[in-house]
Amino acid sequence: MALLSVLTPVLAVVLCLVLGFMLLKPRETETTSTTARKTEDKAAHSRPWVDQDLQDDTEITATEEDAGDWVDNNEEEDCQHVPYSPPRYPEDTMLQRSKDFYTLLNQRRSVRFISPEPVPRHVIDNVIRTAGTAPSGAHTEPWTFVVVSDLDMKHKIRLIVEEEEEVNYRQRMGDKWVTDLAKLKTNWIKEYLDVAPYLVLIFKQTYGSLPNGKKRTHYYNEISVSISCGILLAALQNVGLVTVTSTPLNCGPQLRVLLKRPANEKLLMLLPVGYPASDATVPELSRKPLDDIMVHI
Ligand code: IYR
Repeated sequence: MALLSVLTPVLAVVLCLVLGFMLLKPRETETTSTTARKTEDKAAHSRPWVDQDLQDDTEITATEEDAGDWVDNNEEEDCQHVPYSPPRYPEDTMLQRSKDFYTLLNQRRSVRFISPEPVPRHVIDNVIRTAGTAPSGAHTEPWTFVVVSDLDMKHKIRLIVEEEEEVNYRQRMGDKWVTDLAKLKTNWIKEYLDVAPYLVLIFKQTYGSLPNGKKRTHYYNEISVSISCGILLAALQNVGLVTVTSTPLNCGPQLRVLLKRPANEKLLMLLPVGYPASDATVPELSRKPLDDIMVHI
């Protein structure tokens, strides 16, 4: 009994703290989020597979999101299932192919010094075709690859990127990030944006627009497009071209508008593509050994 009377005030304090925390928590989130984020949160809440958009928070307004009908999966055409038998290799061939592919991709480096030498257009077409073979949520293929070779457009892109990147390096990224990058010797000057024969801007489509005006859910659009970027990098490596995976912070909305892409498309990555410059250098980095990246259970 005595113990109970000692504990009662303690229990009361704990109860108050728990209640106070529960009441404050939602308000905290409310006050820190922007209107855009609220709209996205609302959308994300009703459709939880819509991923957070880090690149472009230009609003797709609630009315825009809600306008028009969304197609249901069962409204779409039935899909036949057909036999599938890709090549099967003997084990020694498998081993050799696995080594060869690893050797090829292990030579890939992010290259920031790109030659202006022209690259055959059909090669780029095939590389993009290859990227378009990536798996995607519900086979929605939620990607748009904008290929820019026009000199004037490349320069406009450079101006936007350099202006934002200067602010990124000087203010947004913060001291720690800038220090972490020091070994890469990068800065906001991006000559490759003028020099590279092609700039490939990869947009994720946050939802699809069908010709009949209906909208289609693009499940897992960010991860789907990220996988296609990986395949694109492998395809470039396969033909001896180089790139650097750039994700210019805060440039998404301006580049989207410049390239006349619709609001449901968000910039995920910008790849300058070409042959390496004859005097290209890369930082001398090593990769983690297998034991550090693989756990076999
Ligand atoms: N986007 C900037 C900064 C940058 C960020 C990371 I993370 C890198 O690995 C390299 C650079 C730039 O492209 O310079």
